[in-house]
Amino acid sequence: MANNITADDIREKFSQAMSAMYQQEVPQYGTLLELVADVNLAVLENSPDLQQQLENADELARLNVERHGAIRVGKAEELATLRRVFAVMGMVPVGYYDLSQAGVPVHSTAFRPIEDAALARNPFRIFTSLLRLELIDDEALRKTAAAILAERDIFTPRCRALLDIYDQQGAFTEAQADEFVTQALETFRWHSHATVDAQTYQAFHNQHRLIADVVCFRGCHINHLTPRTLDIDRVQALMPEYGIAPKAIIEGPPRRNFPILLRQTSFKALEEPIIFAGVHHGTHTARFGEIEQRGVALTPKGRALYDELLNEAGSGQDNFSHQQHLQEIFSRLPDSETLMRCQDLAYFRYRLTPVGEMHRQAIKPGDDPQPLIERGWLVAQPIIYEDFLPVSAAGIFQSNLGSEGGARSHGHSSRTAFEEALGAPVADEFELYQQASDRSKKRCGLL
Ligand code: OOG
Ligand code: NI
Repeated sequence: MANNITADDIREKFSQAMSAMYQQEVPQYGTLLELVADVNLAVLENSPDLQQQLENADELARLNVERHGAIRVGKAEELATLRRVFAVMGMVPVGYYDLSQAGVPVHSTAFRPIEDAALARNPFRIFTSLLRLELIDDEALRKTAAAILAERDIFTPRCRALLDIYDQQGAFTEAQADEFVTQALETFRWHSHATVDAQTYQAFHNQHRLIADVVCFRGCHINHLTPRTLDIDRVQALMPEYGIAPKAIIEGPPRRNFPILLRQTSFKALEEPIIFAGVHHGTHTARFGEIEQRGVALTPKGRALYDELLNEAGSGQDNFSHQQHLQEIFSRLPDSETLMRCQDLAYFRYRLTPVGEMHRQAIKPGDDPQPLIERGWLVAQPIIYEDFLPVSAAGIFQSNLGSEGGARSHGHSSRTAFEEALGAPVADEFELYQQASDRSKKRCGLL
């Protein structure tokens, strides 16, 4: 079919539709977007070098469209159907995150694009969590939850029909894509009517707030959308001026000259009125806002060091002392692009400079990139981390569930069960970064 549109186009349409819907549903999200845009503009104005660097790495164009969202589902079939929905948009499950160790009864993956060109255009990601009913110890409650979940369908009939059409055709026409975006969006819409009565809601809520959030509604409402900032410390400091109350500490690594992985902070959304079955009125807090700053992806060696240092640093009470403490502990991780590269701690993408192109035949597979970089034939660009961090995610969950700490579930990691529910294995994020690096090396003749 000549008029088919690409997965990238559909993802772009969908992420725009999602953002517009969420701005209407949670007006503070619109304020947050303004704040992040202001801060990013100021950072770029003050740092022409950074601007140039982002532009060279194809990072600048995507900055303003870049965001991730998060949803939580209750049963295997929902997760498996979401996999089909996101596949239409060129998003596949990457990574396995076990949150049960942190007292959150879910395990998760991130649906995201994986091709270089797709990531450069729009890296929209959805952090998707599956409730682990087996971690509810009250048996009666567990059965009630399972029965409620068995009854519901979070997808519209037309969305399901379009998925079948997509599977038959292998593509959508533009009209079908538009209809699909509209239909798929319904799954993520907020519903102010709970499907259960106030008592049932309260029983789930008492066991764990998350269970109430997942089980008591018709859909899997998007619970936050997160823009990417170039200076999260500045955003955190300015949030109160914009009428937004940030969580106590910024999660992840400390501020560095050469940023690594992912730093995140969030704010609690207001309590929202809901109507229970039986017409009782009440409130529910589920939706919030989050901001992230992304840096280079770490190799398994770099990541092991990150995990070790983070563990050693522990969690602070106030952001100022926590960040200072982190800075001290993280001094063991070199804060220099060259050292991170030469010590194989982070992933890089290589490109030949115009001079390098002229000497292409002198470059041999297996050559050490460093002398070529020093000679000006080659440039190395950090590969941005496109994924999430389990400890940070646990901190985000807990801050917006209203309990820093919360009841421990002590569940064991269950990746196999998650992949069975999903109906597919999740991709290994380290392999993806390694492949991106290798592809770039091949293009330069280094592999
Ligand atoms: C997801 C929390 C985790 C992140 O960015 O790490 C998260 C949720 O609350 O559903 O969004
Ligand atoms: Ni998030």
